[in-house]
This record gives sequence, C-alpha cells and structure tokens, in this order.
Amino acid sequence: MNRIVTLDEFIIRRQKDFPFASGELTGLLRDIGVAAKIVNREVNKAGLLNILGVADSQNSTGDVVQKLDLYANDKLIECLKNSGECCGVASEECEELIAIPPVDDKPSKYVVVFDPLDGSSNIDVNVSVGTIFGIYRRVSDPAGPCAIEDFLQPGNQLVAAGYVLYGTSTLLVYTTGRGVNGFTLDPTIGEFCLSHQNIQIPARGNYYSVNQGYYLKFDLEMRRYIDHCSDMNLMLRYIGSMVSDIHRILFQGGIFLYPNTRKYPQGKLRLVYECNPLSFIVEQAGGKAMTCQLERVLDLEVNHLHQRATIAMGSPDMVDEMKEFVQRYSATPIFGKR
Ligand code: AHM
Ligand code: MG
Repeated sequence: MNRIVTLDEFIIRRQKDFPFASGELTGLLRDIGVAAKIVNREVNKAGLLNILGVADSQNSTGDVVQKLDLYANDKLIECLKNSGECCGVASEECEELIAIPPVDDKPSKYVVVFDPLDGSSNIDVNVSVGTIFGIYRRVSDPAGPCAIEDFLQPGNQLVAAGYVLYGTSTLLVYTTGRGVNGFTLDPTIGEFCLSHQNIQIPARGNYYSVNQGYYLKFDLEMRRYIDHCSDMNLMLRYIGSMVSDIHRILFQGGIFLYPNTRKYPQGKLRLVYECNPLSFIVEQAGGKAMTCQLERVLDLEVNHLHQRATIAMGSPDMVDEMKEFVQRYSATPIFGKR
C-alpha cells in the first residue's frame, strides 16, 4: 500500500525547494488548509442547519450574498488573522482590504486574496461550490500596515494560488509556481491527502464551458467560436461554479469562457479573486488563460480590488484556437496582441 502523504507533510517537504524560505508561506498554506476544513464541515451540513438561504445583504459588487458565503468569509478571515503569517486580506465579500496586525510583534510579508465561496447560486441546491485563494508577497513598507498596492499586483506576481472544491469529495488544489498538486480530504482522519500529483491539463478536451444562455449577448467572434465548438461535437458543461468547471477542465481538458456581455461589458468574473488565481493554476498545469480580448490574464494591470475581467482558459490548443477565431472575426483589429 502506498504511504499517505498529508497536505501538511507535503507543504513542509516542498519548503526545501525554496532555499531562503522562512516557513511563513508554509504556515500560511497550512492555515488555509485548516480554514478549508472548517468551511467544508459547514458546507456538508448546510442542509441540517438554518444557515442556508440568502442573507440580508449584498456584497460590494451588488450580488446577493448567501449566508454560507458570509460564514466562509468570516472563517477564512478569522483563521488568517490568528495565524500571524499574513499582514492583510482582501475578499470578494468585503468592500475594502482588511489589515492584520502582527501576532507576537512578528511582521509578516504576505497578503492573501480570496473568494470564500465561489458559485454561491449553487449552495441552496446542493451543487458543488469552491473557495479560491491567492498569495502575494507584500510590496509596501514592512514596518507599517499592509497597503492597497500589496493587493493590486498583477497575477504574474502571485507566490501561490489554490482552490478548494466542495464536491462529491473535498479537494484542495494548489501551486507555488512549481507544478500543481491536488489533495483529497479523508473525512475519517480529517486530513487532506495527496491524491493528484503534478496535474497536467490535456492539450485538448471534449468539453466547452460557457453560459450559453447569454449567446446572443456575446460579440460576433465569440459566437463564431462557440458555434465551432458545437460543430466539432464538443460537449457543453456549465455548472455555474467556476471552480467546478475549471476542475473538470484541468483533468479532462476543455475550455472555459466568460466573455463580455451587454450586462457585463468588462466580463463578470473578478480578476483579483477568481481569474488570476485560477489562471496561475491553469498555466502551471500547462494550460493557457487569456481575456476574450486576447491579453494574458496574469499580465493584466490591476486597478481596483473588485475589477472584472473576461476570460477564456483551459487546454492550450483550444485557447489558441479561440484566439484564431477572435482574430479572424473581430471587428477591431487586434492582431499582434498576446
Ligand atoms: P460568485 O463568486 O458570486 O459565486 O460568482 C462567480 C460565479 C462563477 O463561479 C461562475 O462561473 C459564474 O459566476 C456564473 O455566472 P452566470 O450565472 O452569470 O453564468
Ligand atoms: Mg466567485
């Protein structure tokens, strides 16, 4: 029988890959793992408690907030505040960043961004949801509190990123820029165990994932590409939970699209909390991630915390093909853009 490798053990082993590592990032990843277990416990028993349903508030971008979103948000913030390993957090559910004072006078050099419960429209109907996170090294003066510039770094500066998928089983997938690894929560021992080592996205797949209900609201070039996916007999899969849709594509190949619509001219998904961390993971697994205007997502300038972006990500050959369609059918000449 293969020996079980727990997330904690794996993270500590990997610390040796970074010769100047102080253990801070290692500690931070472990703390996120702990928060994920707490959120998982609540997600699993959500139907038993009176915490399902819509809370009496909207988040900073006007979406209806589910109660479980608030719970997950609070738990992540609480775990990170107590950990002493990060000096600030920014969450999709909070308008502003939250500065975290040093624990035991120990200054920290990292900040964490997260979407506590992505795909929240699925919560009430027992469909998979996820948590997405990203970690940056702070760029502000380490002597003071964290600052907005720590969070407005482009995705290419991410030190680590990951997601937790609360599905038929609970999985934590993360990267520190040296490949992507996945861990499945074994509920009998309460540990995330290494289950998917060095995840590589297939060059192509049989799935495309897009909200086809918005088809008529997409630009012509995107409609043409979607027609092509259909002509090629690709299978449409769209859960409405980006983590779940990307998870399938990571393992089985395919392309995920969230283009601009009339309602969301800049796209709907959040660059800081959703697009950048997942793009880092997809690229680390050998995939590609670009906007529907053909810019590399990880190179986008970040101007504000709740900035939105369009996205096309997944299997490299399929993203390249999408790019060709956009170049061919786009009304605006955008050749030469990467
Ligand atoms: P959320 O973070 O508020 O849950 O919204 C993000 C979700 C993504 O997970 C998903 O891909 C998308 O929104 C679905 O949006 P739509 O219903 O417009 O297709
Ligand atoms: Mg989200």
